[in-house]
Amino acid sequence: MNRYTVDLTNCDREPIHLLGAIQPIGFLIALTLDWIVARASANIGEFLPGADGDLIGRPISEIFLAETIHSLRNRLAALRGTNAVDKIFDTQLTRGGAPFDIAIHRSSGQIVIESQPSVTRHGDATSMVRSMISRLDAVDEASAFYSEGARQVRALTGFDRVMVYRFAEDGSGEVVAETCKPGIGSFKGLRYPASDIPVQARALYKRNLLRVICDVDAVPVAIHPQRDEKGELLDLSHSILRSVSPIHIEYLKNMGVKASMSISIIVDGELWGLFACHHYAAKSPTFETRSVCELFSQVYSLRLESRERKEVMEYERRARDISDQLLGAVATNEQLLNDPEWLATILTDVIPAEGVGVWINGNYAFWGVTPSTEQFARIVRALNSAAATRVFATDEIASLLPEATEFADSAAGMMAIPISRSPRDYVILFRRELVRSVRWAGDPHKPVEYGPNGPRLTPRESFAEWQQLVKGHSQPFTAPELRVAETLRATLIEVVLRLASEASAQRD
Ligand code: BLA
Repeated sequence: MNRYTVDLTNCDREPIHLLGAIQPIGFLIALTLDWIVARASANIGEFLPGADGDLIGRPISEIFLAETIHSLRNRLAALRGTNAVDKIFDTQLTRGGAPFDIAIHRSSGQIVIESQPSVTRHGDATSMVRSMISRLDAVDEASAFYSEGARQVRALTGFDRVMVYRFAEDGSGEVVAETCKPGIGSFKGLRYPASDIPVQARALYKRNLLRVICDVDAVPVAIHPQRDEKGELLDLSHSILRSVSPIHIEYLKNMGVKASMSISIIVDGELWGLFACHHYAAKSPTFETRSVCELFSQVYSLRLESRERKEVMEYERRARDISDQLLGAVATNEQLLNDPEWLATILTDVIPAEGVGVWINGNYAFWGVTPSTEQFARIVRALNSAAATRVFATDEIASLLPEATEFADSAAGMMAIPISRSPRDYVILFRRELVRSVRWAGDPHKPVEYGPNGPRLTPRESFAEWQQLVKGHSQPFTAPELRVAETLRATLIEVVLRLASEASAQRD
C-alpha cells in the first residue's frame, strides 16, 4: 500500500483517490481493455476460492462465467467512455459459486470490477424512491424538507444517526437537520470548519455521490500491483469499495462512530451539502441500497434546487413590495426617514440584522444593537474614504476598519447602503458576531481515547476551531440580500433627492 504522511497540516493535499486499497467487505479486479487481469485486491481468494495472486496476466474468461462477462461487456459499452458506474445485482461469477453484486466502471485506462456477496433484496427500488419522494413533496417549510430527507434516508438505511449537513460559501458547514435513535445526543445546529471535509474531498464528492466506511477498525486491503507498467496508480475516485483517509477514520473513531456513510446533495452543479450518516456498530449497506440512496439524493437535490429558486424569486418579489411601501410611506410623511425604528422594521424584514444606524447630514440615529456614536462616525469616515457608491457589505467590519475588533461583539458585520449621490449619507445594517448566536448543544459522547492526532479530530474540537475561525465575523450577507439592498438604495436615493429638492423649492 502507498504510505502518505498525512497530518493536520496537510489534509488538503492527501490524495484520497490514490490510496491503493479497498475496504475488506468485497474485492476488486482491474482489467486491461482486452479483459486481461491487470490488478487484484489481496483478498480475492476469500471471495473466489481458487483465485489468488497469480491471476495477473490471465484473461478474465478463465475466471468468470461467459454469460457474466457478456453482461459486463454490455454494461460497459453502455457507459460509453465515461467514468460512470453501473451495477448488476445477484449474479453468479463462477460456476456453482454464490451470487454476487457487481459494480463496473472505467478508470486509469482499465476496467474496474468490484464485487460483494449478494444479500436478500428489498424489492422494487423505483417504487421505493417514488414513495420516498411523495413524502417529501408533502412538506412545505425548508426545515421540514431537510428533516424529512434525513428521516427518509434513515428509514431506508437504518443508520443510528442521519444528518443533513449544509455547506456555507467558505466550505464550513452546519447540521441543519437530524434524526437519530434515542439517547445518542444531538449535533443539530452545530457548525464545523471547512478543514473537517477538506477541499479535495469536497471536489471528489461532487463527482462521486456516495461513500461508505463500513468499519473503522477494518484493515484496508491493498490492490496489487500498485503501479501499472506506466508507473500509474489506480484512480479510485469512482470506486465503491475505496478505503478512506486515515485522518478521517481517526475522526470517526474519536467520536465513537463505527461506520459512516455520506451522500452528496448537489444544487446548481455545486456541492450544497451531504446526508451524513453514523452508526455505532459496523454496517455495510448493500450495493442496491447504495443505488437507491444515490437515486434518492439526486431527486432530492433537484427538488431542493427548484425550492431554492422559488424561494429567491419570492424573496425578491417581497423586497420589491417593501421598496414600494417605503416610497409610498415617505411620500406622505417625510419625517419617517429620520425614524430609525420605522426604517429598521422595514429593512430587517427583508435583510435580517440586529441593529440599524442612519446617518443623514451629520445627524445619526440608531435602532437595536449597534456600535456607539463615536464608533459609528469612524465607520462612516472609513466608508467615505473607500468611496463606496454602491452597497458595501462585509461579515468583518475590521477588514475595513481595524479598530472595529473593539466592538465586534455588538457589530461584527455590516451592510452600508449609501443614500445620497455622493457617498456621505448611509443607512447601515449591523450583524452581531456569529459565535454569539450559535451554541454548542452539549457533548453527546462518552469519553473516548484519542488517536495519534489527539482531540482536534472530534466534533467538539472542530466546533472550537470553527469558533476561532469565525471570531469577529457575522453571518455573511448573501447575494440575493445584496441585490435587494441595491433596489432599496435606488428607492432611498430617490426619496432623499426628492425631499432635498422640495426643501430647496420651499426656500426659493
Ligand atoms: C471526510 N469529514 C469527511 C466526511 C464527513 C466529515 C461527513 C465524509 C466521509 C464520511 O461519509 O464519513 C466530517 N462528519 C463530519 C462532520 C460531522 C460528521 C463535520 O459527522 C459533524 C457532525 N477531517 C478533519 C480534519 C481533517 C479531516 C482536521 O476533521 C484533515 C486535516 C480530513 N475528512 C478528512 C478527509 C476526508 C474527510 C481527508 C475524506 C475521506 C475520504 O472520502 O477518503
